[in-house]
Amino acid sequence: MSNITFTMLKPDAVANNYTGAIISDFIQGGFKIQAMKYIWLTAKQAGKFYDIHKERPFYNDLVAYMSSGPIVAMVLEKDNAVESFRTLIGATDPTKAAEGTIRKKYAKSIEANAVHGSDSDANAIIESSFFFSQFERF
Ligand code: 3AN
Repeated sequence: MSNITFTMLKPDAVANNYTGAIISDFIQGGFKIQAMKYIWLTAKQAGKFYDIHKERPFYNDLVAYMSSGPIVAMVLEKDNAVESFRTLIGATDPTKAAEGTIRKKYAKSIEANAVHGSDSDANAIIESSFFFSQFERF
């Protein structure tokens, strides 16, 4: 069990001006910000980030979408961070996300689903190091 997870506020969340509200929800949920970056990814960078999904039918659309506008990348700290964060954000599909979760409150669709959350401790480190050089030492 690790104490960090990686998240991105996706282009829909940033464009809809939910950045402040969502970061506030993270903090209210007990997460501490270890690193944060506002950045507009190129399609090449987004493609590299989502390389693990490259065989999936939605890969090209996902890459186009994630490079369609600025995002906010963050490393968050809390005990049992990965699982606790996935509970806070809710299911991938916002129509299936539990009441009160971030995706239920702010997501538009299964693709434009407001936030990303790492799915394992190993991926949390890999994803954090993609954006933040200080995590390469882990
Ligand atoms: P999660 O972000 O909940 O871990 P993943 O890792 O299965 O979900 O998918 C990564 C991203 O791909 C999702 N956040 C979402 O933006 C997009 N995605 C997942 N499933 C679909 C789908 N069936 N159709 C379109 N986009 C999808």
